[in-house]
Amino acid sequence: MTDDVKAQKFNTVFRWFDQNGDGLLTHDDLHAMAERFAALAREDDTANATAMRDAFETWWQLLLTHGDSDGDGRISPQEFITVMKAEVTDPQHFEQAVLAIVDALMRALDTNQDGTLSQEEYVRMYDALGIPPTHSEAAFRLLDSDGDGSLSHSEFRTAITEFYLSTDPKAPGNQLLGPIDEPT
Ligand SMILES: [Ca+2]
Ligand SMILES: [Ca+2]
Ligand SMILES: [Ca+2]
Repeated sequence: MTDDVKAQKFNTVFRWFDQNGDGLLTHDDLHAMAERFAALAREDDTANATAMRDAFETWWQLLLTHGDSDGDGRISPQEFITVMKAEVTDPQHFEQAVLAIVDALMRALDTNQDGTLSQEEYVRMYDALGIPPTHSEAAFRLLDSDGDGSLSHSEFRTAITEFYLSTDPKAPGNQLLGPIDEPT
């Protein structure tokens, strides 16, 4: 039942991305999500804000082009899970959409350029993105794999990759957005 773990995680992402909560993903939802991310960059940091917006647009185009099986311009939860498995987590697409967001976000937040996020920075970031601090505090402890109290760019990248690609129900990165949904 390895596939179920991915379906649960993608279901969690779906609910996170569905900004107007109508049970479908549209361009507006992804745009709203991109703006939440871009708002984390400093005002003068247009390079990283633009990189995040561009990567969300790439992600949306992948969803629409490969995932909108009934052609209604909206992505249902089932369409999302299918296209995430087949296309968005394909290595090249994953790099252009998901990891491009992660890299720009990390650059935007790491204002003292030491290559790491503290737990406080991490929790504040996810709070702004709609993930409750109780989830993020627990996730941070799991993701800080060397236990030095800060999350390096590579630890963060590893966590994101594990979240999207791992079929292991026990992978620490699974907890990135809080407890993963039970199968429905
Ligand atoms: Ca929606
Ligand atoms: Ca559709
Ligand atoms: Ca660390």
